[in-house]
Amino acid sequence: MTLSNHCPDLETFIDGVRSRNPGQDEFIQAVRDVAQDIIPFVRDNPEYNEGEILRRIAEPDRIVSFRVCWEDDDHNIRVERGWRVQNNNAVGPYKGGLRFSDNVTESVLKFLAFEQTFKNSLTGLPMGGGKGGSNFNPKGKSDREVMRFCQSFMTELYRHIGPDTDVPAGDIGVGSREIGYLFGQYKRLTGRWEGALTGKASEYGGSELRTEATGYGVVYFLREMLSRKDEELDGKTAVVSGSGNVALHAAEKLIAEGAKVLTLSDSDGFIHDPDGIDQDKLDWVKTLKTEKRGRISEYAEEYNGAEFHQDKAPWQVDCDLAVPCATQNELDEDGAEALLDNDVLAVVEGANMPSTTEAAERFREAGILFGPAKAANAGGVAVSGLEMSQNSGRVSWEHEKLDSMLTELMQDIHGKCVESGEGEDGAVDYVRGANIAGFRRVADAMLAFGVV
Ligand code: NDP
Ligand code: 2IT
Repeated sequence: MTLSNHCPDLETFIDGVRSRNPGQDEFIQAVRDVAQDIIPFVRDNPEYNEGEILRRIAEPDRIVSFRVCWEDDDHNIRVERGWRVQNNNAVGPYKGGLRFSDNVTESVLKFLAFEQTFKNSLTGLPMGGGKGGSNFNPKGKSDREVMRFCQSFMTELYRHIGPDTDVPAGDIGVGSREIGYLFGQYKRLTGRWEGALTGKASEYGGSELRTEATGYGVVYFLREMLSRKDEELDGKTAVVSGSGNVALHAAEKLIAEGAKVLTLSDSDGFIHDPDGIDQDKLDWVKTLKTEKRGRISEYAEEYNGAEFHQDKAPWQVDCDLAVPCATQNELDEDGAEALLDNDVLAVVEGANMPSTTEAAERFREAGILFGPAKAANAGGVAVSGLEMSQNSGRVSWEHEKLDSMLTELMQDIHGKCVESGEGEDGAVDYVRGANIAGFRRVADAMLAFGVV
């Protein structure tokens, strides 16, 4: 028997993905963004082609979908849908967040689980890729409603997860409140205290620095990109989108490094503060967002000189650095053009797939520093991996130790991107570097396992 070494071109490969996943636009987009670099790579490395590795990673190991019933405060019965996409566990247990938002679909969770597989591989830690969530929208719900939903969701999910099987965490709409309710129900159902979820509060096994890790890690990655070009963060202006966990901690670290943060946003629009958002103002936003669950527009009522721009994204604001930290496809081609017209120096992705395919192409063509999500925002899941280690070892590490581990992890990921993405002219294509380095580790493991 001879092995086939036929390698499809990108469009043929994507046609196949499209026909097997009809209407799943986000998933098809995420696969295309990886395949554009991996197809040329496997042409030069035929063992991966013969193993059909990319085709296999783009087919989730399994998807569990289930009904979630809960009762609201007015005693109405509500019915939502829950999912867990277990994409690939070649290099460790499935690992990835849970997203609660009314725009969650199977396509969104499949794209996120696919991306997570490469991201987790880049960390070098033993974590496969998964993602889950629900179309339940926690906005405007009482704490008790959120609790009842989380308990019902976990009553189905618990049988599919565990510290050596699949370890969920937070994502959009799932923060420490939701993780508390989910973990409480997991513990109640299984009778076991074990690290089946990360992002827990420090009182019950959560890791120091997990809350800050994604946003801080984004800035550590950005610092590495800049320093390779003899640039630094001090004195740069930055446009940040979002005002959730990732955005606020990215902004916090940017401020600490001497950058001037000009914007934050939410799904209603963005605020622009030409004086810069300092740590005091940021603390006010943290309270607004996490305790009061308010809207970013309130910032412009609180601080003179700041303006709120309804239903707009912040990409027209002149800046040196752009840090999209809200959601997928929030930065389109027009946004990319505006940033490039304003001579943006670097774009670094805090959110998952925030740039559309066209926007990412514009950044790559322009040759600016462009840090893709799967590398730049990997600090969050990396500290989740460290939370898993602490839970199994029954230890807890100090903040400073974790911060230096996170710094090293982000430097290491940056180094892998440079190694696999550096061109002959010395310029680094971080997208290609992250795709190839993330792919190679998973692919080597899959080849070792044979055809399974
Ligand atoms: P949060 O729920 O804490 O915050 C989400 C932020 O994004 C909010 O400001 C929210 O505004 C805004 N947002 C959500 N949906 C939209 C939308 N459709 N249009 C405009 N703004 C929107 O989530 P996180 O900060 O945790 O996650 C943000 C991004 O970072 C996501 O892409 C997530 O996948 C990614 N990420 C998160 C990690 C983590 O550790 N938490 C790790 C790596 C990546 P509003 O309140 O109006 O909805
Ligand atoms: O997208 C992501 O990397 C996350 N939401 C964090 C996942 C995790 O398991 O910590």
